[in-house]
Amino acid sequence: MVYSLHQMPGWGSALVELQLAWYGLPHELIETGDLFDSAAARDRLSRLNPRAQIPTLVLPSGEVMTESAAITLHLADITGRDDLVPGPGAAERAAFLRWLIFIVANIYPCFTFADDPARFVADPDAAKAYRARVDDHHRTLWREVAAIVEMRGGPWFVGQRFSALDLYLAVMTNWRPGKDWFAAEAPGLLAIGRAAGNRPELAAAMKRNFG
Ligand SMILES: N[C@@H](CCC(=O)N[C@@H](CS)C(=O)NCC(=O)O)C(=O)O
Repeated sequence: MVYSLHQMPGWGSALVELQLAWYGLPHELIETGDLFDSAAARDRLSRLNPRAQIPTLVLPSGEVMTESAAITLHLADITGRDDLVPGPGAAERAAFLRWLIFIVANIYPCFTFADDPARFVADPDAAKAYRARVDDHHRTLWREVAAIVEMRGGPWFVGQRFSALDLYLAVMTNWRPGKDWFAAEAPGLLAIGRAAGNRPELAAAMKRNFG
């Protein structure tokens, strides 16, 4: 009954690794290799996930799951727990679902489109300009999230209670636009990410991913 997480330390697989650790689910970690630099790594992973992205999680049943938000909801279902995903009757449920999907549908794709701009724009100069616009959009999205989180009053993303959205901040505040940007423009998000990452249940997985 072991989950196999295809992963790279510090990449999006950390979103799932933190949850597996939180729930105490037995899992093995399989390092994919750099999916941008290694055609062999992409080729290997694409046999499980044609997108060749991580997180890719093989469930104990053998079913392959991708998409961090889907995995987040599934792990809550399977454990029967509501400590990371507010249950259907919870006051925070609607906000949780809204912002979970907002992050994966709006913010996460900024990485897809900017990590390797040449995939989308062939001309190198045009690719540079395109990358700058995606990065601008990316910062705008985080500002929108920061304003909403501030309005909700804290201390966590959805308000009084902890949730998987705090784990998303623990991971994603380590990524672009970078810690300095978050400190200057979205200090509330950085503070939540830090507090979430400091939870003792997550210490080992955080250290493995972010040092
Ligand atoms: N929608 C996916 C996005 C996953 C994703 O973009 N993962 C990145 C790593 S952080 C990746 O594998 N990138 C390699 C690529 O896109 O080729 C999710 O939420 O799990």
